[in-house]
Amino acid sequence: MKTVLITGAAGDVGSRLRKLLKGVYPQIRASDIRKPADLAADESFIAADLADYAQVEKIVAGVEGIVHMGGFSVEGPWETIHSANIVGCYNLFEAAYRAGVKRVVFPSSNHAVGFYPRSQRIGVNVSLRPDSRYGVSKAFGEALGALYADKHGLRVTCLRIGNVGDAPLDERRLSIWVKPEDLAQLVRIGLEHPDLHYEIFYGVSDNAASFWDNSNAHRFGYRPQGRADDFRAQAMAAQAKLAPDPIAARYQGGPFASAEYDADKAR
Ligand code: 15L
Repeated sequence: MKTVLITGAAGDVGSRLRKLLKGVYPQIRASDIRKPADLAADESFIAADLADYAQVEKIVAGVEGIVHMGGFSVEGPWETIHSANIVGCYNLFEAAYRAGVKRVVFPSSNHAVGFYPRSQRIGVNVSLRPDSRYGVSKAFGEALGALYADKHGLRVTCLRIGNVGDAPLDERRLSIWVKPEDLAQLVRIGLEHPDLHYEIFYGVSDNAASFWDNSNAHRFGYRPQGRADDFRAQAMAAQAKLAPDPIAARYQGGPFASAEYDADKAR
């Protein structure tokens, strides 16, 4: 893999991956709607709006692999989610396939399955249970990735990412935290593993309280180094300052599940 495109390169996770993958692949092309503030002089960048197919065609031309971090990364109004994560994601896969791109790593999210209770440990073969419009858009991306893999031979890896950061921020994040270096390891498996066709992995570190069975990622060689438990005291101290939210506390998706929740109708 020589040429890799990272979309969403100005965002927090995209920026971390730009740095972690620098030197791993000979040519990394960064793209986002706006230029990253910390773009180094030796980094190549092309601006693009993912909702505009012609612009997406330009950024995918000549690349072998794509790490598609672009899109809207939290819950939002339908118009925003639709344009950035539905139309944008479709444009990305369609343009990638037509340009002969070999592999796409799609950052799905824990919110594609956020309505599973925290008490249930789930693997990758469960039905989707999105907790938000954002989660639905990630479920759409997983399905789209499967279509392009099965019908057109793209090698696609969906990463159901928990929460990327230097440390877990609260009790829920003790279960879903992923150390940036571990995420980069998963991205590299997606871009390089010879036997990969279409796979879903959880983007999570080696957390004692994980909600997820990530044995599929381990099967492909994933060996996470981060352990959320090393930060337990500080995460629980931060948790103690949060307002109680019983619905969020029940579900894996936390506040994404409790937002707009119809407590009198839902069950
Ligand atoms: C996500 O999918 C978001 O991109 C991120 O900003 C966090 O909100 C994360 O989920 C989370 O669940 O903590």
